[in-house]
Amino acid sequence: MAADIGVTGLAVMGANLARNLARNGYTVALHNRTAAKTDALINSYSSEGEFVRTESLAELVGALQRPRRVLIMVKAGAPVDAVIDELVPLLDEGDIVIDAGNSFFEETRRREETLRGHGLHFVGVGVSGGEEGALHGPSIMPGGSRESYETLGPMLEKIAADYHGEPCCAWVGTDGAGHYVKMVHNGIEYADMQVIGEAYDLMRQLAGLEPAEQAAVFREWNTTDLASYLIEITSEVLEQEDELTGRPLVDVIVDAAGQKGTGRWTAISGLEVGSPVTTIAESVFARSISSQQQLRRITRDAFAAGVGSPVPADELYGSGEARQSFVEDIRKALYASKLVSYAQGFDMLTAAGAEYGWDLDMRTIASLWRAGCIIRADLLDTIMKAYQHADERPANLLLAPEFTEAINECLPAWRRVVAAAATYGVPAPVFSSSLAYYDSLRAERLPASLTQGLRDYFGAHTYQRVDKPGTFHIRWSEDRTEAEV
Ligand code: NBP
Repeated sequence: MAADIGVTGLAVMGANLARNLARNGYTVALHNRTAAKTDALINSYSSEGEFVRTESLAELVGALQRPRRVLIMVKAGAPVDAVIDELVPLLDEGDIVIDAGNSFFEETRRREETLRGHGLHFVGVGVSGGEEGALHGPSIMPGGSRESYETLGPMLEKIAADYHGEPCCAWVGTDGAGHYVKMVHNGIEYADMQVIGEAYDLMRQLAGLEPAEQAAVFREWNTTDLASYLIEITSEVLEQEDELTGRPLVDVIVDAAGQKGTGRWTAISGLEVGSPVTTIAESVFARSISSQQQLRRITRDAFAAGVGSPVPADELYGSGEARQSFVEDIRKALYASKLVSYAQGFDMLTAAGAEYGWDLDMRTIASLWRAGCIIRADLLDTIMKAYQHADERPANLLLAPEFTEAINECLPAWRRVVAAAATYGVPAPVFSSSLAYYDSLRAERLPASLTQGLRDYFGAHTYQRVDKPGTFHIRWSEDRTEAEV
């Protein structure tokens, strides 16, 4: 029987996607560079559906019905090119090559262009949800040609996460759009985790709330506007005890956060498309600082005395009603910061759409993140509502009426929390930078006017005036009169 789809690359993600496809009734041809992984999958899971074992890419291609669909799930980077180079001569016009790994979107754009030259469809697909998602239903963000989605889309929609009967999968745009959207998803995920971390740190250091007590707080928060997968699993991690020492697990884990690079890509791309994704960039930098263990140690010793504050934090926030209201302030600061990070992420998508010629639909993108992926959250329903009417889209998510109201509601608490963090020396880079972003957007005047004056002074970079059109320069080294240039 000719297989519906071939999967090459059967490490954890590829194997689970292949099983997901088979469980949904598709016949799946399997291939892995080392046949042992193919055999392991067939030996353990052949009862789940129809699998066709193959040992070479030529055999894999030969096992497929036309147009052929080959899903590549190998390590991102050079391995993807190696597989593509071997595959292309084996395929015919109209066949579809799918890269569902975490490839950089520029590489996807390059590969799509090359394969288009061979009459092939190349579809870069963003997949989120980790191993469990791949098996039970991930969030799927496909790019590539619209035409390829006609045959591929129904299969992907069938294996995707389901949100109240709607699949978390839809075509997002041409060439690298799918991988770009997945990259921004990961950037937002960095910011989501960082704001949760900042909330935890402030509650612990200033209000003395122990991890197990905080587990209850996060559980409670999960019944509010903050309801999300990441808030839910935060309670689970915080209440986990270390088997060896009996201490909270979070206290025995080294405080150096790892990263695989998608957050960094998002921050870099934000700079490139001119979109200020400050919350995402700060989250990436926060992980970098955390990993500077040696420098942190010597800096701590060098500045041991600290700055100090007139009133000890525990006298202000440590007990009773004061503690309760500080915790509520932190919840609001977290929510407002989270809104800013989503607003920045969607702004970045708009800027990238203009830069790369993608007609990205923000409502659809929000809908894809409602289930299956790491940033799934109730908030996404509200974001979809904000983008509901194509002709009335807010210029920035913060300007959607529901979010303007929420920011106004959270603002005093947000300011109090950022002030407390600064006063007592608890780092809260995303709480602070998101507030600075909001304040910058709504400022009547920014000091950019002085920046322009300085640029004109040392580099004759010119400036524009508030009261008349034109471009001007001061003859700084002469008589300091203004010239129109
Ligand atoms: P890995 O990223 O660990 O890659 C291992 C696979 O790549 C194996 O099948 C390996 O074959 C194959 N491979 C390598 Br390495 N070099 C190759 C080459 N030159 N030619 C052919 N095959 C080669 O697997 P993964 O963790 O399953 O992730 C797959 C993709 O999915 C990655 O892009 C990853 O970033 C992405 N992703 C992962 C997750 C997650 O939670 N893990 C989530 C979302 C996306 P071998 O068996 O012969 O060595």
